[in-house]
Amino acid sequence: MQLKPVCRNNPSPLLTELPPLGMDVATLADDFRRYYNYTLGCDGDCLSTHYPYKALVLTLRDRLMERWKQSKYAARTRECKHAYYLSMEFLMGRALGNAMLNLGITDEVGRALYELGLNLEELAEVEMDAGLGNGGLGRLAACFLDSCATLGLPVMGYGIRYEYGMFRQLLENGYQVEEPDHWLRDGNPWEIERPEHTKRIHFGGRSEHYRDGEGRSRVRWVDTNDVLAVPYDVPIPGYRNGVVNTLRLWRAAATDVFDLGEFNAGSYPESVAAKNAAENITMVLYPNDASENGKELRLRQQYFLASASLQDVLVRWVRSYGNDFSKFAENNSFQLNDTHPACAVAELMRLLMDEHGLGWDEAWRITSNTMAYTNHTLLPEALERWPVRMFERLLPRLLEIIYEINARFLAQVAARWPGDGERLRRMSIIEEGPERQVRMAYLAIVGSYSVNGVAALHSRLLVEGLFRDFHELWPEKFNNKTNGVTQRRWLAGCNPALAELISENIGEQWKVDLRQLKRLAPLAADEGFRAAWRAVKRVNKERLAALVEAECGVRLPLEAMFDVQVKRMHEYKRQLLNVLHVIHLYDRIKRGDTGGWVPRCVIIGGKAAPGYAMAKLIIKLVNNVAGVVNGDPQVGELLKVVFLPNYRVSAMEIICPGTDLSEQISTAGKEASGTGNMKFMMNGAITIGTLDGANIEIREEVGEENFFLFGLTAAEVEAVRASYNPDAIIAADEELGRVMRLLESGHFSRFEPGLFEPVIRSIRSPQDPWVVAADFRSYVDAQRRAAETYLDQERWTRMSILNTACSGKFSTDRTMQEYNEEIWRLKPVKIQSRDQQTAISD
Ligand code: 26Q
Repeated sequence: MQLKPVCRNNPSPLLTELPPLGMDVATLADDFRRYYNYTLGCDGDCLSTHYPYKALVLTLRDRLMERWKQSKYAARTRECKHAYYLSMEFLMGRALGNAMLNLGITDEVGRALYELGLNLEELAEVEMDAGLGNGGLGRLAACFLDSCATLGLPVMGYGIRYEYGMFRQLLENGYQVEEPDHWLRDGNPWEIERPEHTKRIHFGGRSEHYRDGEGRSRVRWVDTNDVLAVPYDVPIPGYRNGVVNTLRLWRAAATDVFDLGEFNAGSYPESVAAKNAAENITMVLYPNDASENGKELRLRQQYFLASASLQDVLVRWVRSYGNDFSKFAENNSFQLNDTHPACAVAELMRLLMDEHGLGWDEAWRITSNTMAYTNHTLLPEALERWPVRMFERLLPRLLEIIYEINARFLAQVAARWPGDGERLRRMSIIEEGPERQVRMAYLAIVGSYSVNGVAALHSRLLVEGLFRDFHELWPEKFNNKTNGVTQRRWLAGCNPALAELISENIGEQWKVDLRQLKRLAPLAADEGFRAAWRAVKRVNKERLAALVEAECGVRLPLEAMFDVQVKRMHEYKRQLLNVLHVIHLYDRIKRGDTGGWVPRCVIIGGKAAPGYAMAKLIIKLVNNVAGVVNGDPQVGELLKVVFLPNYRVSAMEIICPGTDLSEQISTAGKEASGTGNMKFMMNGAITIGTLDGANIEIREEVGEENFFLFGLTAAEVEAVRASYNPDAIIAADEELGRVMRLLESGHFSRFEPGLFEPVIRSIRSPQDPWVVAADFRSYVDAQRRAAETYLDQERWTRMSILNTACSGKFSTDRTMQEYNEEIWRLKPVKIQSRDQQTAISD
């Protein structure tokens, strides 16, 4: 039996409107008990907290489901343009607190559970983080989805349902050890499997040219090995507006051919093994936050995402418009989250031509007016390249299309700059050399109508550097969209005490209009408000200290300045510079130079890519320094150092509210934007930072007097390289000299002599790309200014309040409005919502 498709004028008794689900304490408690007792079959023997957690999620999911359907109908009934955010990563973290917050029923749920003898905070802790991302780029995608739903923008996320997310980081003897993150082990109650929307993805084979019934020359991709893409939908609720958007994640499954054994010549065990190979595609997230070149499985993942998502959109299009694609570009935009899904450019061409019979010109007009590309890096070595030979083996038809795109593109370049062979070589999508490579960024630029960077400096440096030639050719394509974070998760959700203090004083509108925070600025002069502000920070420092004690076994003194650097471990982010400062503070204590001392707790956390030896060695260094410092009775409470293991979204929700000083100390010109910097600022931390990424805009917003600036500018970094001489800098700086001697004497590697040689060599190398030694002096001076300021708690509090007050720009609501006004041009969907009335309850 097949069900008939249903629409407005073809209602089905199956779907006729049910009465809205109650949002009151009693109804929530009833539903919860029904799930607990019947759906999950719990009885007195059920001791696991997973059952009440699941019952709660199902209770909430029903409320989301009502709104999900309404949102779908609202976006489908008119000619409604959609945007699709294509991303290999969505670092969602936990969904429970966010769902309650956005539905406006946190208090009601808390009371319902209390009446059932349960504790909401404890249940929320049961949820695993959905760690389907590495860091900034993946978390940005998650914040974007939250803001789009809140703004009512019809934007759908497309990603991969990795069986294993970002690895769990353990420390053994100070070394990082990775453990697989089997986050789906106990099931994922938020997701809905949609097997009826399964798509078929081709790999391998060859292209075959033929003539169709009308005598036209066509191409088909034959003799392929196919894999199925099965979608799982995750609801993305907007903030109290009745909107629920969709994140669709694809899982790889073997086709029936594998089971039948045809593919493997009838040999059953081999056939089942091959089935595994197919399903491996979505097994694990690659844990590198800079491109790891040439891994075939990664290319398979990328194409799998691009193809499944494009087919999905095209199926919906054809259902409404048949094979008339004349208005497709008007009605659809694909935002490519870096080059990871950039196969989509060639894949859309293939689908339009080979599957839907369009000619090249029409297909190209559509593709190049539909795709938009966001770049997230300035490191040339992080630009993705794929060996042509691998492409040819895995995606022969795509490579053929890329060659044609490139030929037509280079003809355009040649027409604009006749005789400039060097330029053709530089701009070609195919890099020539002993191993020819496909330059994915160039494919993305050529195939897109918009190319953006993620902070003002980054966007400027892109067009002056990496993409200079392309900017010269198409200046109108390039634009900036400064990143943001969602204040629902990163202030309202994670910092309830501060959220309440803010709302008491300026109302609740800041949750949907972050610029309202500006109204806090005058309160910085109010002594009573400052005292209340400090009391909130104190509570949050207690929470953070409890986390640190549980994870690291170190007790942090609460009056100390909490000085925090959490982010992926990377040389350009310069955790090493932070460590050098810590060693310097330790050295001062040992020398008795402690006049006017400000006690500090230095907290460092972050994962290193498993193959990144230097980043892993720096983790070990932090741990060894922590061991020496924390174990020295002479240091006592003056200085504590910890490496907080397994940094992740749910840890940041405790870390950023409890932070005093935010470390944003990357080598200028290397951090595209940063987004942790924004979370800290929003929660009243003061930044010590370089003129890099969005730090520049943070400083602009808050004023130079409320930001501890240090270091070379991006231009100065480039200028200094020619004559960079770290040995001379070390010799000329007494304090840096002492730090280096401590490091070189083996003071922090007593049992492993020579362990930190590679670190020392990199600091002393004239080729050090991160110029750590060059910024040491100005960093230490800025740290001194920070400490002196902290001594004056009233002044520090004023600065802290102003940081929050001036963080309004850094909402992803603003970022998404800019994407929409300048790239997507979608009409917001309005839902008749009963959620607004309950909006006062949180
Ligand atoms: C690529 C190929 C193969 C394997 C892995 C990768 C890969 C995966 C993740 C490459 C890069 C990433 C992640 C990059 C990232 O997170 N970039 C950060 O993006 C943030 C959001 O725009 C910025 O704020 C940060 O500055 C930027 O570093």
